[in-house]
Amino acid sequence: MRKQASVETTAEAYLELLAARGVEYLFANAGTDFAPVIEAYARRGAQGQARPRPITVPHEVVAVGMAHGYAMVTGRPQAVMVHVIVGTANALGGIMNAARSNVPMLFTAGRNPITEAGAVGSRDRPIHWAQESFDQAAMVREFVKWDYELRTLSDLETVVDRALAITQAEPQGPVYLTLPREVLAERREAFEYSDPARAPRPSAVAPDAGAVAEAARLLAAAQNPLVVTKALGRDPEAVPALLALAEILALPVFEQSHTHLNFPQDHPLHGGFDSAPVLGLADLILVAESDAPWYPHLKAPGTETKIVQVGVDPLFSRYPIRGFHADVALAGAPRLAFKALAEAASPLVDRGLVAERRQRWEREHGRQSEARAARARAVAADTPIDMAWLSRCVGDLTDERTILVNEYDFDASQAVFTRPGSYFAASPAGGLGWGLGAALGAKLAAPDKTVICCVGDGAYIFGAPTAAHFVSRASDIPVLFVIFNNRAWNAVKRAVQTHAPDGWAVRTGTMPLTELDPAPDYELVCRASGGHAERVEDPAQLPEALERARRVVHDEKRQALLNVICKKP
Ligand SMILES: Cc1ncc(C[n+]2csc(CCOP(=O)(O)OP(=O)(O)O)c2C)c(N)n1
Repeated sequence: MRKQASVETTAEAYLELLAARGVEYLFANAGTDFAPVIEAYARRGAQGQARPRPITVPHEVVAVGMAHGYAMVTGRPQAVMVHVIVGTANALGGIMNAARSNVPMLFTAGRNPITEAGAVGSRDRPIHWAQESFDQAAMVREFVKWDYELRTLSDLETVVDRALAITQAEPQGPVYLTLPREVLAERREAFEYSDPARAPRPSAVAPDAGAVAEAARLLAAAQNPLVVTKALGRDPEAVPALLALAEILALPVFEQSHTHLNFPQDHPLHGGFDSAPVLGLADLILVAESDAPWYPHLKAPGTETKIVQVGVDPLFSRYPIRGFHADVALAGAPRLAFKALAEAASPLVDRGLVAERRQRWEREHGRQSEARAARARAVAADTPIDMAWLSRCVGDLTDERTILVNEYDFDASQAVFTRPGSYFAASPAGGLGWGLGAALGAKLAAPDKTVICCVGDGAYIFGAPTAAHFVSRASDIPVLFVIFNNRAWNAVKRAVQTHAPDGWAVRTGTMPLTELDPAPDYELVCRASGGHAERVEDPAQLPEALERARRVVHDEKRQALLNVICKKP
């Protein structure tokens, strides 16, 4: 159907189109390039016309994190707009995270006015000369699937629809669109477009039947198969599909450095979070959406071990190097691959072998659960607080209405996540500063859920906390933040210990460039934006402090923060 909208400028037509395409939010960090967009918002607001809800986000790392968080919960891309080259630069780490996590996002930036004079929107500020670069998109091109510059209104529908279609096509990832001020400011009276969109939206891809049959034969013949997965749960439907396959074959599933909930943690076939101890025993490994299923420098499966890889892009084509072998690689939607594998493998299984295997892994599952509980109990009274005890207490706070966003220190093995979409961890790209924004975006996407954001003190600082707490209050997005405060960058310390176990740093007990002491009173940062915040030092007080904070978030709809003082490494 063709639709007509009354507009004054291209910027207004752009907002009309984004709203029509289901983009609910524009996470924005504005500059002089935004003038026509702000004008368009004001007009549409005054006249009650559709537009994505504008959210002012005073740091780009939070803006991109919010779009990331929203999309990881809903699967739907939102729009981000930042200020020309400098805003793009500030957002870049977040774009890398989104790219490596296959998150769809319409990432946009204003573009310095092209003309020095003579057009509506021409240069009129001192920064309009220095803020132009030869190729603005060059900065992000390696980490986006597509980039383009809007040239005129007559292209608007094609450009926006193409951007939205490409970002959502698998493998998903952000796209980048630059919006010159003259183009946005062009005077218009009407804008006509198709509703719904008619851009091609490629369907999910199922792997080739021959390859499926070969993988099923290998799986059924294996004595000691196992599954390693990291990000399968990006597609919530892939989780029950893997579960069905695991049941048929009694496959233990290891979540290795997992970024999503991939398999219910309470299922007897959940194998734990580290496959390294059993890697050498496996005669088949099914690698499901895992970029680095093991670390060959430390430990690798035997050379005879069969490898089956399943993923939307089992080559991880955008990674310069990735040498993990595969005897069969099933490319396409993993949910379809597992369904097909289950059908093909079912008639081939040796029931006696499967029953014996299941018993063995069930026992191992029980042993691991008990060991983790014992570990938490053993450190429950330690002061400063042990991160295992903190993780346990946070885990105990979760229920079926919780989404947990983890940037680093929360230990998921101390909790029991069972539903797809209930747990998200930082991107394998590791651009710190993701967590606070991602949690805010997740809460926007799921207002009825309690969103708990666990961050290290380092990750908290990287997340532009003043901006994040501002957004939480200004846009009514209550999140419970928990800082795992060890007053250090322990990840960096650990790297030194692994790199030079007998070296100078370890022997002398000095590690320059890794300390975050003296630590700020982080609780004051949250209070400055009207949040409830406490510093917690007593491990016995932790459960109550968490419950108080949860109630503030849930009942008062206000953000809360616990600054939990943990053992210093
Ligand atoms: C943008 C960015 N800068 C630096 C790093 C390197 N880095 C990885 S982990 C880490 C420390 C994180 O500190 P914290 O959140 O306190 O967790 P901890 O390591 O103490 O457990 C750093 C600095 C990074 N990943 N991203």
